Amino acid sequence: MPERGLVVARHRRHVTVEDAAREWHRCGLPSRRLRPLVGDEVEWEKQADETGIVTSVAARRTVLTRIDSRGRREPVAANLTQLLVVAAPAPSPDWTLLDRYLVAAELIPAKAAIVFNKRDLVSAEPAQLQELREIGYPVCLTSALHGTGLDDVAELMAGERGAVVGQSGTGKSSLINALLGERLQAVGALTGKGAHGRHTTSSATLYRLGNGGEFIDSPGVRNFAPYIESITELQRGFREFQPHLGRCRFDNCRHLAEPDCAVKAALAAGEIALRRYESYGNLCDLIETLQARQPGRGG
Ligand SMILES: Nc1nc2c(ncn2[C@@H]2O[C@H](COP(=O)(O)OP(=O)(O)OP(=O)(O)O)[C@@H](O)[C@H]2O)c(=O)[nH]1
Ligand SMILES: [Mg+2]
Ligand SMILES: [Zn+2]
Repeated sequence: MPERGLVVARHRRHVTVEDAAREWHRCGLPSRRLRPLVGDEVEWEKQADETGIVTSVAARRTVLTRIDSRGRREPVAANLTQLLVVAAPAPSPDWTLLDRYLVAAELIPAKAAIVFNKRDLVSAEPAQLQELREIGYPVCLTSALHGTGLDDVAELMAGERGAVVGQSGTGKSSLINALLGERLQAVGALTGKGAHGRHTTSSATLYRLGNGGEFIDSPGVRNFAPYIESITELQRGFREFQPHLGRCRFDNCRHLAEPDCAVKAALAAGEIALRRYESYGNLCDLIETLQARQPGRGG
């Protein structure tokens, strides 16, 4: 009889599946074509030797996709609902990169929140954060070093399945350690049989908060490079542009040099922040450069 389960860790040739009683089972994969991700809901069957075998993977609601060093798309986590994008006063914030993560979240689609870490290093928060709040992104101010603001992050994760992403050196690993130390428990620590500790060799692992929030972590998830296929996707990723899209003179308006552009009118009226619009322009340039290099890429 197949049972339902949740993939909580992925290894080279097997996955760890959590059953309804939160017990962990080492499960083999019947074929190379069946490739469950952490966060996948699966059906699996117990074998005579107490291990299991995955028989099917349920349709994914969302997939976080990474681009590997050869430019190929590689799925890394399933059914995420929340990205926590980390920025800090040092290294100095790359706001365009942060926007790129926010675009990626919109496209997944998943919620997104900004965690401004190393709050201890500055007396005032950067003005960019207020602009992001105004378009509806929650912002948490934290210090992983001093353990402050972590409750707010935990609260944001309630009932969500999240991942921590962002620029190198902002404190993602420190935040995860602080959260794991104080609020989170590795799923494996809950049960005995077949359980793995936090130090598994898995490519990704799911952790659980006391409030029902879940958390997928691995280097590949933390440092995933947001990939935007086309300018159409980019436009969908700027949430404050949405009410204005379809109102420009030209159907294929890129909202750059075109006349009678509803997005630029909203910018002039102060409804769209100049910094976000400039970031959009930078990301347009980036996509066009990539498209010129790889003509096969979408337009
Ligand atoms: N002052 C201060 N320093 C911090 C804080 N959090 C992290 N750091 C320091 O920032 C540096 C980078 O922290 P990491 O946690 O390694 O950053 P990361 O985002 O995981 O970096 P990558 O793994 O390279 O992507 C370390 O020296 C940390 O000690 C904080 O809240 N305040
Ligand atoms: Mg790190
Ligand atoms: Zn336009």
